[in-house]
Amino acid sequence: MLYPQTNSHRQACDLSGLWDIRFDPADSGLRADWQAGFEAGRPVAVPASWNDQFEEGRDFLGPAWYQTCFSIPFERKGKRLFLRFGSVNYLAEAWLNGHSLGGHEGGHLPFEYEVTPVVNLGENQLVVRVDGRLAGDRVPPGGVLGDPADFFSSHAGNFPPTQFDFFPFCGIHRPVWLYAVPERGIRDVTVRTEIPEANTGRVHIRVECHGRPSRRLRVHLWGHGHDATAEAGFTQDTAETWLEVPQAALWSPDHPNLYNLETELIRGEETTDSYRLKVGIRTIRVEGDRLLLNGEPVYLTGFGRHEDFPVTGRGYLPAVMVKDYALMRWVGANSFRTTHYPYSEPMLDLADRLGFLVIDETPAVGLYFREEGLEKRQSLCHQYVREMIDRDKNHPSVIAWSLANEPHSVSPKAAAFFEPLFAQARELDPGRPLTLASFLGAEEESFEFCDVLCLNRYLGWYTNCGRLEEALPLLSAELDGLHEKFRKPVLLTEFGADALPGHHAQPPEMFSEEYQAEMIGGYIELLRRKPYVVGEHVWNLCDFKTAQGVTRAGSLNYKGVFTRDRRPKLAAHRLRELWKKG
Ligand code: BDP
Repeated sequence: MLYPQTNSHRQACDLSGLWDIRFDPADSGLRADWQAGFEAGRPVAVPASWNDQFEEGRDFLGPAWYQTCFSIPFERKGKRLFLRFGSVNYLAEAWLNGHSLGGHEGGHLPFEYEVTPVVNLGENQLVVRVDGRLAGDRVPPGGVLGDPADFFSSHAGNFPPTQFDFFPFCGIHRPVWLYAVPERGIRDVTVRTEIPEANTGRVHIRVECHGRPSRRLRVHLWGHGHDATAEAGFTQDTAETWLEVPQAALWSPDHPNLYNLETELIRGEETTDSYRLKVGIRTIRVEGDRLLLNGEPVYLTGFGRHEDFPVTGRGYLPAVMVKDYALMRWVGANSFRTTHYPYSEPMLDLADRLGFLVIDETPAVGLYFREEGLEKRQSLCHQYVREMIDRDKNHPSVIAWSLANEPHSVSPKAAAFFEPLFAQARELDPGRPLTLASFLGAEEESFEFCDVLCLNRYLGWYTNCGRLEEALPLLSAELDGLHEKFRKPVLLTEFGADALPGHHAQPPEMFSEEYQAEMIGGYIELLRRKPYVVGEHVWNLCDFKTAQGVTRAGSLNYKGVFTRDRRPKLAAHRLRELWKKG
C-alpha cells in the first residue's frame, strides 16, 4: 500500500490536528446514532493515544468516538478519493457524512477507504469509533485469565490485563490522510533489487493500477551518476520491467545510497499519473551461520524499542523519532527490531536514509494456542503478515520479517499455526529472511521455519537474580545447544536489566545502573565469542510505559539504556564504548 504523495497528478492532505472525542463506556453510541455526528465532544489531539490526554482516559480502553470536519482542498474532477488511516488501535469503524465506510482490526498497520461516492463538495463529517478493549481473540491478546501452569500467571493481576509488557494505548496513532489519485492511476509499486554480478545492480519494478489502463508504464531511475529509463506495456492492470545499474552505489549502513525512482503512466506523450520512491540496491540472505548484506557478513548491534512517549503515548511524534535515531547513532547501533508491532512509515523512510537495518515485526506478541479464539487469532496473524509486507516491501532497510514475539509455543498446536504463516510470508516475499523471537530456545518447534533464530534471554535478571557469574555460563551452554540443534545463525533479540535512573551500587546489584551496564557488557562479551551469533539487540532503547503490576515500578519497564525522556544511563555509555570501537 503506497504512502500518499503530492505531485501534479496526486494530492494529499493530512487531517491531523484537534478533533473531537467522546468516550462511550456504556457502548450506546451506535444506538444513539453517533455515526451521523455526536454532541458533547471535547478536543483531542490526533495523532496521539487518548489515554494520557484525560484523567479518566488512562485506563479506559474504549469504545470512544472521534469526529472531525474537512472540505476538499483540491480539484476532484477525474479523481478517486481515499481516506487512509496510518494506525488506529485497535478496532476502527468509520463513517463519512453518515455513510458507513467499513471497519479494520489491528493497530500499527494502515487501512484505507475509497470515499469518492460519498464525499461532499462542501463540508464533510468524518466519524470514527475506536475500541481498544483487551480480549482473548484479539492480537495481541489480553484479558486472558492466568493458568497457573503457564507463563500467563506472571502477567495475571496486571492492570489493564495485558498479555504483553507494554501499555495498551488506544486511539488514532498515526496521521489520517485524505488523498486523490487519477481515476485509472497507480495503485501499487513493488521494487526488488539484485546484484547479478559484482558492482552491477538490477532493479525490478512492478506497477499495478486502479482498473485497466490503456497506457504504458515508464520508469526513470537516477542518482549516483546514473540515469536510465525503461518502458513496458500493461497486461490487465499490471506492468513489469527492470533496469540495470552498472557501477551501482549499493545500499548499506555505512553508505545508505539511495536512487530516485519515478514510475509514470503514459498516454501518447502525456503523463497521466506518477509516483516516486527511493530505491536502495542491496541483497540480504542467510548462508550457513552468516547473515550476508550485499554478499558480506553483517553483525547487528542495536535494540528492541517501543513507540512510546509521555502524554502522546503511542502517537506519531516526528521529533522523538529523529531524536531516537540520533541516540541510536550516538551509541553505535546499526539496527533495531520493530518490537512488537510495525512502526510508522516515516520511521522506515528514515532507516533507509540513515542506514539502519530493520527487523520488521508484526503485532503478534504474546500469542497463545488455547482453542477458544484460535482460528480468529490465526486469521488475524495472516492479515498482519499481508498488510506489513504490502506496506514495507520496498524499504532497503527492512532485512527480515519477524512473524511473532514470544509465542507460548509449548503447545503442540503452535507449529501447525506457524507453518502456513511462514509459507504465506515466503510467498509474498521470497527475498527476505524470516524469523520469530522466542523465549523457549531449543524447545521452540517453530524455529524449524526460521532462517535466523531470534532468542530473548534474561538470565541474571528473571532467573539467577543478581548472579551474573552463574547466568553467563548457562547462557553460553544454551546458545551452543540451540545452534547445535538447528544449525542456523542466532541473534540475541532481547537481553537486559531494569535500572532505576540515578540508583547506584558498588558492588553492582539489581536495579542499579551499574548492574544493568555490567549485565549488558557481560552478555556482549560472551556473544562475541560465538561464531554463529549474528547480532545483539539490547532490551530496550528507552524506558517505556506498561500496565500496572508488581514488577513494574511506576508502570514503567526500566530496561531502557535511556530514560523515557531520552537521557543516557550508565549502560548507554558502556554500549557506546563497546559498539563504537566495533
Ligand atoms: C520479554 C518481552 C518484552 C518485555 C521483556 C521484559 O518480549 O516485551 O518487555 O521481556 O520483561 O519477554 O522486560
